[in-house]
Amino acid sequence: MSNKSAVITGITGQDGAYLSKLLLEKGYAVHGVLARRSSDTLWRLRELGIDGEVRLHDGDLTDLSSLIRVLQASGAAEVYNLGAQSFVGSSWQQPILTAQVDGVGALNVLEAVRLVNPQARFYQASTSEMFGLIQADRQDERTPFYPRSPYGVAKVMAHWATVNYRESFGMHASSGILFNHESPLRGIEFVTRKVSDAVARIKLGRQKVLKLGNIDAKRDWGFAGDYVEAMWLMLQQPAADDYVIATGQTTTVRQMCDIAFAHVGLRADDHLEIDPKFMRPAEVDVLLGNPAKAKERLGWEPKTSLAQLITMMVDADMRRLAG
Ligand code: NAP
Ligand code: G4F
Repeated sequence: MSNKSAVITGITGQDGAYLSKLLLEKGYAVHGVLARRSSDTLWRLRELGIDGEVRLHDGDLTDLSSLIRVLQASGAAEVYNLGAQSFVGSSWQQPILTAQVDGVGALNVLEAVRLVNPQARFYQASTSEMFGLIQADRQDERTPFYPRSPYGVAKVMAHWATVNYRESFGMHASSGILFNHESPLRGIEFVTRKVSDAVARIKLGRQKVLKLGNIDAKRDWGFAGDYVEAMWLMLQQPAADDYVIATGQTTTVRQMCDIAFAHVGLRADDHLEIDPKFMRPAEVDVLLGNPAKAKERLGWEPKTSLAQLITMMVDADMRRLAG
């Protein structure tokens, strides 16, 4: 068991909740930056039964002084920067906010670490969205970036800031380039959870149609619970580095829908409708990661198949709606 202390920005998000659980199980004192909202954002921590075990500090990624205060109060040896405006679709409507939170916000956390405790280890939540218009069939750590959304552009800045602080100041700053990862705690705006929720509603007779955008898009989808283990492993290495975390399989949105509907004995074709409202100004058509470096150096491999993931999500939404 560890007696370390960790700070997580984005603790109320999907990954923040799973990472908190993992670190608590390892004996860490877990501190989180809580960006004040008017609505309930603690539901994920409650679902995992850990809302009373984490220590929450008011703060915001756009407010450097609040980040400095959290790092001082926590004495953190590890800092995980998971906070972000993470919905790609919204980033065209809020490009400046997205840049401030996802790009400059990461820089604020790096500065806070440098000022308070430059020995602390830092994790940046980078993303396969940085590959955008893909420059290689299977994307790895050496594949050039070509972001296709304001979100991707902001994340490229944060990624390079992480590399730069490692090289400039010798900080233990790692960037995890994670491909899409999902769970029953996924936000309802993302396509897998939109589908699992709709399938449950249709099965229970509360909805008839599911409206989607580009169902030919392909994603490399894994389970968030597996992916937070990779984040922790990166910070346990003697030297900081960048790692692609992915399953190495890619699937269309349409095929993912087929799995979800078939799980409750329905056919996706009977319920799907295409709505141009959900198309994006520029699309990332296909993502397919190569996680060979993570396997070799971290000993990390995904444990959950796409079918297990999607059926887990549909079952969770059936339970929520029935309850
Ligand atoms: P998420 O569920 O959307 O969580 C985002 C978190 O960031 C929430 O806790 C949110 O707080 C917080 N946040 C938003 N604006 C903030 C601000 N101004 N200051 C402080 N906190 C703020 O995202 P996720 O799926 O867990 O993803 C975690 C990170 O990994 C994100 O950086 C995301 O971009 C990145 N990523 C995700 C994936 C994926 O497939 N899930 C893949 C690659 C990279 P509220 O709860 O109050 O809104
Ligand atoms: O679930 P999505 O919204 O995820 P997207 O855009 O790939 O972004 C997620 O993964 C990134 C990693 O690559 C993260 F960095 C990011 O924070 C986020 O977690 O959309 C997946 C695909 C897209 O091609 C989208 O156009 O599904 C397509 N899609 C089709 N119909 C839809 C819909 N997406 C959403 N959200 N809603 C639809 O109705």
